[in-house]
Amino acid sequence: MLDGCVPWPPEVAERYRAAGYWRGETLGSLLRGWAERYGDRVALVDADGVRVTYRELDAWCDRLAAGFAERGIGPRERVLVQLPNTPAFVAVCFALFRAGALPVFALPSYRGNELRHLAELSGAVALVVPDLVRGFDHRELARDLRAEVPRIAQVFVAGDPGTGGDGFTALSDLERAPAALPEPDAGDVAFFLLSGGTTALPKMIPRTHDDYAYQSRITADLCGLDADTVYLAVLPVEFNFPWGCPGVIGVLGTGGRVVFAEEPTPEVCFPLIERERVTMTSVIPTIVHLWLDAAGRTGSDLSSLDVLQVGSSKLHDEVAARIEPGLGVRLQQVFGMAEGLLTFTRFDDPRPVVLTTQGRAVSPADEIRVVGTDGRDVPDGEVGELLTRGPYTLRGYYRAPEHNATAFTEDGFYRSGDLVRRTADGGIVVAGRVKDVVIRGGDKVSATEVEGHLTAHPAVQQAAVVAMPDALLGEKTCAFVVPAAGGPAPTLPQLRRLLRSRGLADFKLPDRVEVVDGFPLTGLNKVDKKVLAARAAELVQAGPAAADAG
Ligand code: OOB
Repeated sequence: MLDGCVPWPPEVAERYRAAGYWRGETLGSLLRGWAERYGDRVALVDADGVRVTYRELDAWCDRLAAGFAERGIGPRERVLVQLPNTPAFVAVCFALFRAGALPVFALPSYRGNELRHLAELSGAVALVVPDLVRGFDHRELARDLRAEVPRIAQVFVAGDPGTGGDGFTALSDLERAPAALPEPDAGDVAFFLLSGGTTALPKMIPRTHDDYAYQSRITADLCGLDADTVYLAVLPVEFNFPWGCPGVIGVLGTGGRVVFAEEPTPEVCFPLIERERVTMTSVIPTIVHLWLDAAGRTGSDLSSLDVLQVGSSKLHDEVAARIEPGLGVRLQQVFGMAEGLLTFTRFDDPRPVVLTTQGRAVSPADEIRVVGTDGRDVPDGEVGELLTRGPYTLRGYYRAPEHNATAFTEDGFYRSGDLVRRTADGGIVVAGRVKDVVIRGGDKVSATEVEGHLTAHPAVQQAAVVAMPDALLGEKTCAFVVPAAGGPAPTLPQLRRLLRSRGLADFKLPDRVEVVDGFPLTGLNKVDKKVLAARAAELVQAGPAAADAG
């Protein structure tokens, strides 16, 4: 395996191969097989309706791979890829797979700070960017990055490379006649995902051909994908969820069709769903709210939409219950992480399981432990930290020996930092993050728990609970709430009354409520609690809230 990565122990790898999980196939060669099987069927559709067949995609990747190889971008070289949701993203990634080079997925929202960090950490030699996205010129960003990190010698632009004398190359000029290239080892790294940590700059997660092919295959199976599946990529495809859970790769493996949305809004997505007869998509809870609100008022025909996967942050029970009636879909809850482990609810699960749990592991070889602060397993039903290892869960972040020493147990379990409880049927229910607690005097208040109760109030659409500094208690609880569309904003006394009536201990009731229009999000679409906590601290400085705690 690539230097700087932590391989699975040889006997474990052997077990995964013997069980047929790892089949020794590279992602680049898999695409070859899909093109042979599905030939002239449409594989990719961009937002404007431009179609790319399987055969065309295969040939496109070959021409780009030959171009990359001719430019010296060969085996194990890292390449930063920052592209919006377009067919070019898929073509560039599979071309790099075939050239043996390793894409490092950079989110479209990343700017100088994050890109510099990734460029330095990865040692990338090249960068692939779009030209303009919603008025933002990624070529300028590329120019600055190259000045700061000279190792990035080449910049490729999807679109117009500009005439500024930068020597940037248009992807269309990179294409060369297909050439025979050495096949990478399927056990080696194929690409890097980024960690979703909200507190620090992202870490790089090596994903191998074997492990990712397995993950996308079993999740495609579990979702019953076939050649009639039309998948709408709504979330940025650099994100594990839409890329391979089963996402783009899972859909391509079954002969289905991927439609790209460049924005998650109903205004962009609903017409695409109608136009392309989309059958499935994956979103985060904040998008669910937008879609539920819009479903009634827009005239779009969403009747083709069959499956809505929701994951990436906690879907509270009350919201879950509105999805199937509100959108006319089957809900699938997905808990996952770029690091690996995925748990899904199943379509034949009893309703309460679909509505109130985050599902069961997708692989029989996923190992899950739920441990207390002493590191011992807690009984089912009790909350503890989720530890996991398995055939598609990393054994170490890239070039991070110090962090790895604490992020993994000695026997290779990844410490997720998620608090969960296990259900009787082996599923999990997310209860919060190890660090997402307000320490109010001596009491610990789980932000997720309080948020769940707050969203039960009809006037509350979304809630995010953070700590605010307090002279007496150290921390107090501040609840930011987004009011339900068109309704009056809830007041602190109302919310406290509701929580009391739901049997919550007094110490868990919010000390302050701030009504906002929406939440700041991190690049990876989690509510950015760092920003909210800073805002709460400023509010405390500025003086007491209007309403008193009742
Ligand atoms: C997904 O991946 P990441 O790497 O951006 O974030 C992982 C973290 C998890 O450790 C957990 O804290 C949180 O996101 N999370 C959820 C959740 N799904 C993820 N928290 C509560 N409920 C859920 N359903 O977010 C991700 C990757 C693949 C598939 C789906 C999500």
